[in-house]
Amino acid sequence: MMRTTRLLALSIALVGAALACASPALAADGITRGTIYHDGPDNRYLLGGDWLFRLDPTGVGQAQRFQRQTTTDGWTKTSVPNAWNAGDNSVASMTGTTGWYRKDFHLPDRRARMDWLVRFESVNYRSKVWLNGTPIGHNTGAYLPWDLRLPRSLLKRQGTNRLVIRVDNRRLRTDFPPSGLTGSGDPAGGWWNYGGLLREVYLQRVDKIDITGMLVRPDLPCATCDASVLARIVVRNYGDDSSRVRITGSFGGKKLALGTKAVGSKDFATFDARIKVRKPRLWSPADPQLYDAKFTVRVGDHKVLGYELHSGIRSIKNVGGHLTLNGRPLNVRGVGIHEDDPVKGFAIDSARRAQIIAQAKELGATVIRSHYPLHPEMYELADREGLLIWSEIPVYSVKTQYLKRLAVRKLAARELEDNIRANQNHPSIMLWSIGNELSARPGPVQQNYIERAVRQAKALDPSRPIALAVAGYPSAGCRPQYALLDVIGVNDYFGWYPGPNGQIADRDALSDFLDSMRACYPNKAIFVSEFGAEANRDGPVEEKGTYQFQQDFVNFHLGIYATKPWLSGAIYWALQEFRVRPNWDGGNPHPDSPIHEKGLLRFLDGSKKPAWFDVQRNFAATNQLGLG
Ligand code: GCB
Repeated sequence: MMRTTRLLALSIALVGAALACASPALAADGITRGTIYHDGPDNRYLLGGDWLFRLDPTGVGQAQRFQRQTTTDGWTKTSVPNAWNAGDNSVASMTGTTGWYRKDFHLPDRRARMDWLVRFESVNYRSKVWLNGTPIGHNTGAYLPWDLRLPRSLLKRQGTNRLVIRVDNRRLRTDFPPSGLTGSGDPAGGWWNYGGLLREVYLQRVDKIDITGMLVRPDLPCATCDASVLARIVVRNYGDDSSRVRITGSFGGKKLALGTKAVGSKDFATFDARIKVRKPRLWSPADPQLYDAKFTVRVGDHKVLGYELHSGIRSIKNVGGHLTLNGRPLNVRGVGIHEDDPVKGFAIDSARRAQIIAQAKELGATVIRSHYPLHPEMYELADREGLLIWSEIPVYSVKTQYLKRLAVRKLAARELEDNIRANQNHPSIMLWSIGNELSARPGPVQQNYIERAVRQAKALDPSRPIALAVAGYPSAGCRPQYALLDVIGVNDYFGWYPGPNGQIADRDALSDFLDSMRACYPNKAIFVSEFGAEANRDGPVEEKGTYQFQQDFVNFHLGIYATKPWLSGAIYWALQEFRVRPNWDGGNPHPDSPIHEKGLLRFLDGSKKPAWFDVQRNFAATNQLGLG
């Protein structure tokens, strides 16, 4: 009898669930349960389907009008992610403007006890959000997720809700990356200024308790040691009364006891557990072993939330000036990447992400680098495929006069913290980089920035080294300002750009320069974080911009690196061509602006340049992981 009642209840629930899924309103809204990536909580819903968009630089103050609008006049249909200026290579497109997005939707679960958040994975750059005509929050900065609570007082449980987002991508000198002008008066910048909702938007349902912090950090004291895994979960009680919250979990199938706590209304609570993993299967690019970590949050007997992620046990340390993975000295080779696409700009899809990772693997890379935090799915692919990641925040060529400003440093600190909190559970991330090419002759302002950033990053994550990528100029000399860094990345353009006073024009100066860097920083791990030459045509080997020059360039530079046994790695810039900025020449006498052409793969069709094969051969012949 009991059994039948349960079965009946179950089938009613299942039919109910099926009906909810098939709800015409939801299907029309394009809302689907789950995220397009794997790791994370199970309470998210993708806000897919049709969105509306309009370009409207004068639109300030129009949000209320947009709210009352009963038609779609003035709007065009779009989908999200979206980069509104993909394919527009004009100066105006690079400088930026203002665009508006609108999404009309029904809640996928109408029960009154649920709270709702909206989560944006990446919006470039300044955004302001309205729900049903009332502003609910704003954000500054791209490439990192942020969320806003949808106030209960504004939310319609039954009717249509309207989300309106104003996105302003006009760059300022204090932005990451900053605006500026090139010598020819064009907007500066290291990659195209794509405006829009560049990554997905989700609704997040909160059944009283939400997870606001998730850390699963394996500690491996030595390569043959047992590992100890720390799980630390922060929850928040959205409800009006205190709740007894119980969290259970597992790591690689072994139980984690996180316990039960009373969490007051609107309060946070931290749950900790530590377990030992005997004889762990270690993660490395050669053998990317992952452990499944699963958590369930309950209030009483009622499950309110599930969370799953994939962790990896490995250690990355600077040992006597050499980066080691699981105790072995690294000499990795890899490529820099951008999440760019000729049609979609930075609003790329899963297929494109998988393609980038597959191309890096085909080249024989064991490390990838980008100037900004990547899409969450990229990290999961790197975890699975065994690629190390140089993870950087877009504190890119920020001038000292701006780095000096408190607001700029606050934003940099927030980006560093957000990057660590959002991405720290990925075994692929080998280090946190705090920037790229700040002044090559650092003074007290940069020293202060470095010291604060290193202390902050170490406090949040003591398990990873901290790096900075610097322009490789002999005139910079040895810099005491770098003292706290674990890793220095050298951007090597010897024999490509002339550099100030022609100091890097001659490639024959590279070897001595690298040795001088080693002499300056004997206890830091040193990488070549970039090297590259533009190529878009056949021609003489001595002529910059030819495929033959690029081949000769990569063979020469890789040959020099092979003679530096103390080097921890070298990263070619870049895997594939990308849009950079109007009137870009990149040192090529016959450029194809706005395309950056140092890539080994062409932008439009991904086809291979001759140098691809030289790099591939060299990477294959290099003992990158110190094995054997
Ligand atoms: C650099 C930058 C990179 C550029 C590259 C170049 O140092 O870090 O973003 O694309 O030089 O090609 O000039």
